[in-house]
Amino acid sequence: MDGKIGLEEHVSFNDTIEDSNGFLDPGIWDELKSRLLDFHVKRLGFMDQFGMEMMILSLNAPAIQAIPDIAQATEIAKRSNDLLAEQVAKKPDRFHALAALPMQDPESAAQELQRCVNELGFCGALVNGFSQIEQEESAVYLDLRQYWPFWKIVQELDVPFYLHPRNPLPSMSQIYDGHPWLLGPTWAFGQETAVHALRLMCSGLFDEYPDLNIILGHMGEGLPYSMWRIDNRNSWVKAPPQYPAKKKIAEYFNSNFHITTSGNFRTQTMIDAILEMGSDRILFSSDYPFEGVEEAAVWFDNASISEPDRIKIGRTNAINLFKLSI
Ligand code: GRE
Ligand code: ZN
Repeated sequence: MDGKIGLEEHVSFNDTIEDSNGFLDPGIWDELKSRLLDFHVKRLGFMDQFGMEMMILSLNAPAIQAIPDIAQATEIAKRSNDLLAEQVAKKPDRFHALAALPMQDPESAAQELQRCVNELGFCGALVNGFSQIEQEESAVYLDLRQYWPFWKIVQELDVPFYLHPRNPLPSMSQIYDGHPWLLGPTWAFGQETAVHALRLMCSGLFDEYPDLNIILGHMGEGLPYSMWRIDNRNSWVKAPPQYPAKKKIAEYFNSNFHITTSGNFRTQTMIDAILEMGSDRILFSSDYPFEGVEEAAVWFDNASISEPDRIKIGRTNAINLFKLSI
């Protein structure tokens, strides 16, 4: 399929590039690094070769969220967004951008998002999970009350917010002791991000701000597959839910969430997601350069779904969600 749009597609600059070192085989680092730093050569080459018209670009992970110093987090977020805007401006027909945000200070984060959307033309934000704030040993999640004024601004700006994975801190990772291969994209990224998304849903955030659009990668981080059980465990007891939100979790998932195919190139899994949430809320992405555009595109172009669904998932859902004029 030509004209595909991807929205979990990463870049990096010198300030945060080392955050991506160590996830893949050390022999791959030079290549991965060059792909993260490149915009117009390898990246566009892959896009042209595999029918990807546009990448909506975002900074690598955990980047800003792992900078406990608030002033430094704010400064590096701004610098990264400025550098990204410069690159996007060179090829506005092929690239758009999501803002990196200093969630360490909700007010600065809201201001930076406003600046990115209103002045730099960005079409949303991408945040890498919890933030470390002032101390290395802290993990602050986005459902907490101090973030609600920030969420109000996200709703007013009417731009999507991509909740992207990061690893839990070592102090939160006892379950992985002795099994480091379960960290990162194998399992820990998805577990961390799924629980964070569930916290948003059961907090009541979407009762207050019902027009928020949250995006999850990796085919929804396992949530579609678990959605029935989340709302229906022990249903014979007929006990009401014990959380502050007013509705069932699935209702928020189906009205405030969108998922992408990033790094999860499996037709069976995508069909399960279609059965849970319909094809209007699923969007193609590759997760370049941690994954290959080739692997994503060859799988997606040949997946056993209907052609109307392929066009929606590959392209038109992104045009509608981000209000792209292409
Ligand atoms: C990502 O950000 O998507 C990512 C990493 C590290 C390894 C794999 C991966 O940051 O998908
Ligand atoms: Zn990613």
